Formats: sequence, C-alpha cells, structure tokens
Amino acid sequence: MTCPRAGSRMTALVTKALIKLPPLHLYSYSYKTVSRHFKLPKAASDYYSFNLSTRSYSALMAASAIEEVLPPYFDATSEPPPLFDGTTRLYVNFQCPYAQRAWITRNYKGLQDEIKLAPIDLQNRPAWYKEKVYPENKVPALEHNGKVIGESLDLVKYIDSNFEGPALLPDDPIKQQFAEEMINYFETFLKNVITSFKGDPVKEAGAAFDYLETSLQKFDDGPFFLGQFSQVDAVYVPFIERFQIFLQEVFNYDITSGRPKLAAYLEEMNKIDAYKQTKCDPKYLVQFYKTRFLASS
Ligand SMILES: N[C@@H](CCC(=O)N[C@@H](CS)C(=O)NCC(=O)O)C(=O)O
Repeated sequence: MTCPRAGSRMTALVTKALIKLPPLHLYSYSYKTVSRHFKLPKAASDYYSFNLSTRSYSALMAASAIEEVLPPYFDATSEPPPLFDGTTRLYVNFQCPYAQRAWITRNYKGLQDEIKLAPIDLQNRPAWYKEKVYPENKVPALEHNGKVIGESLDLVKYIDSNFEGPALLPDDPIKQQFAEEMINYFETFLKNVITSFKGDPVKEAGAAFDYLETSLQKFDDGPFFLGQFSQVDAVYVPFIERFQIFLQEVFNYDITSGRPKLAAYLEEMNKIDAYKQTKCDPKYLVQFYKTRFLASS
C-alpha cells in the first residue's frame, strides 16, 4: 500500500534533486578505465533515463531522507573554490570507498552544513587540486582550519574528534581496543578478498567474511561491530558494500548466506540515512571491478 501524501512529497523531493543536478558534462565517471566502457547518452530521453538509472543514484537516495543535493564535480575546466577562506571542505569522489568513509562519518555526525562536499573528477582532475590543496592528488582530503588532512582512516578519526555530533567511539575501553584491532586488520581483510577475485572467491574469500561474522558476534547491544554504529562501520562498510554487489553479480556468491550476523548488519546499515546517501552506483562498481580485477593483463 502506498501513502499518497508521502508519495507526492517524495516526488517533490526527487524532482528537486533532479532539477538541481549538475549538467551532464560536469558529472563524469571517475576512472579512465571505466569511462571507456560507458557510453554517455546523447538523446534527451536517454539523458533522463541515464539520470534515473545511474547519475542521480545518490541524489535519489538522498531524496528519501533529509535532503542533500550533491554538488557537481570539479574537473580540469573548473575554477577552484575560494580555498582557505574558512570553509571546511571534504574533497571526495562519489564512487571512491575511501572517500565514502569520511563522507559517512560527516553525515552520521550531522555535519552537512559544517563540512561542504567538494567532489573531484579523478578522471579529469583540476591541476589546482594537486598544486594548492592536496599534493598526494587523491581523495579524500579535508580542508579545515587552514590546513589539509588526508588518508581516510585518519579522517574518520579526525572528523569524529574535532567536530560536534554523536561520538563514533564508545567510552568502553574493551570496545575501543576492539575498534583498534578491527581497523588494523582492515588491510588484511581487503587483500584477502581482492586476491580471491583472481581465483575462486566462493572458496577463497569465505574466511574473510567469516572474520566479519565472528566480529559481529562480539557485542550484543546492537547490530554493528561495536554494538552501536561506530568508526569501525564507517571504515568497513564501503568495502563490504562493494564486495557484496560484485561477488553476487559476477560469481553468484551471496556473502550473507550462512552468515546471519552479517545479513542483519547489512539490513540495519541500509536503514541508516547517513550511509544510504553515500552508496555507490552498483552498475558502475561492477564494471569498474571487472575492468580492474578481472581483465587479463
Ligand atoms: N590510502 C588512501 C587511499 C585513497 C585513494 O586511493 N583514493 C583513490 C580514489 S578511490 C584516489 O584518489 N586515486 C587517485 C590516484 O591514485 O591518483 C586513503 O585511505 O585515503
């Protein structure tokens, strides 16, 4: 059953989101390798269905909650924003899982007004980004108080400690220690899953997802790694999200099958607006991962 009032409100919000979307030329996929495989639509009708299926994905997700219309990408033709003018800017790319960590943290703490998103087109990067903002020339980076900080793990912690909003680390020292263990383990988790793509992920990635399943059993005061939503979730979920989509689509492997805690985790996570608004475009992701991890070189 549908609720007409909610439906028309949703229509209005979605319309608002679509109207405010940047012109197509300002919005491009972030990686060269993938853009070669995507044909951009030419006809207006194609343009709108393209909007709905891919480009406006995040805007549509955002439209279902508190509205945040995503700003257009900065590319090689864009003037820089007024740098170091006191505005706090989070440089991101909407398809980057590392940037997503900081983006989720910012959203969860309710910092949408305090920290402005500044999306960088990684395929066609503005020169000023490397020269004036972040010499590493990667995303994410945060411009705050006259300095620029990079590295997603540092940023999750920095945003959590230096801004208002709910704390993403509990006071409980046992939980804090477990958070550190999990964050330290992340690179091993990533390597194990990605290595399995070249072989048989159904057999080889199982242990990595079992690790998540076991970790999720540690605290029973909530569905997340530390019970309540925390830094650990912001660090892991962008990657779990991508692995779930890719393994299901390409290997027909359901990472939640036989892992009830992981299934419940993802179900609960998908109820969190701060996260939902940051989710990647699954079509983009599958194509990108296929090109990156499966193409024979
Ligand atoms: N270790 C970095 C990795 C960030 C990263 O690799 N970002 C990618 C996008 S997902 C990037 O900016 N790539 C551009 C490049 O490597 O030139 C972090 O955790 O922030």
